[in-house]
Amino acid sequence: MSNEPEITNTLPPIKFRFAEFLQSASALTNAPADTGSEVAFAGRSNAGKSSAINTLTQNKKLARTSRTPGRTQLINFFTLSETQRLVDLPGYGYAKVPLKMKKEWNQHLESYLQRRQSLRGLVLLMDIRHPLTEGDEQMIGWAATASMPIHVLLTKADKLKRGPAKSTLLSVKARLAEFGDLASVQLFSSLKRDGLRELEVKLNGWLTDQSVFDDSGEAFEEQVDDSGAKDHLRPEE
Ligand SMILES: Nc1nc2c(ncn2[C@@H]2O[C@H](COP(=O)(O)OP(=O)(O)O)[C@@H](O)[C@H]2O)c(=O)[nH]1
Ligand SMILES: [Mg+2]
Repeated sequence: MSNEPEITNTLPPIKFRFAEFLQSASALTNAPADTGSEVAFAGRSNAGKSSAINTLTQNKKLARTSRTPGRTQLINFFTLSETQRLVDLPGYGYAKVPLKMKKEWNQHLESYLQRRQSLRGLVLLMDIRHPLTEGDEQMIGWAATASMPIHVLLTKADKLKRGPAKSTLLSVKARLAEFGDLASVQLFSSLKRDGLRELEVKLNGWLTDQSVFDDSGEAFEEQVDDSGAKDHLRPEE
């Protein structure tokens, strides 16, 4: 515990285990109000997104929500507090999906990344054994166009030995070097819970950074109350 990195934000650290399902949206037009701060998780299907969200929130029920048939291709919103959200974006790269549908999802992903005001950063998950797929590169391109910060999780890091894991980390780091401070990358394993603290620190930094607001500090006038996250009822309950 003693060598954990310190969180130096003035707002209280986020309690990710209070995450609760808020709503699904098929497009930006039916997304929740674009206020406060949110962080989105994206990745190729099977990259380990549901597992990572489970690990982060210590809540298996949450990922089950996004596995509900018909919901997987929707954007799923989860509340962390009244002003902070996690967003689970549809997985891409699934071969069996018709081209027309793929194009539609692509448009939704692109417009979400480029137009969502409350979006503070994109967590991009890649299986450490198959990093930087075509779909990943497309997400990186859209994020770069929007000057959106990216944090790459090289997932299932437990599948590789230390040496190969480190060398993949370095090569992905090299790929992202052109984006400077806007991009970062780390090893992650939901199975071993490796890299969890590093992810939490990154998300805390994005979601509690008040410098993105104007002088009024609109979304953060009130102290965030932990119990606020409990106000939203899950539709299936
Ligand atoms: N060994 C290992 N397997 C993992 C890890 N994370 C996910 N998986 C497995 O990878 C598969 C896909 O994971 P899932 O979270 O459903 O991926 P998603 O489609 O991106 O949501 C499942 O069989 C998981 O058990 C991990 O950290 N280590
Ligand atoms: Mg999933």
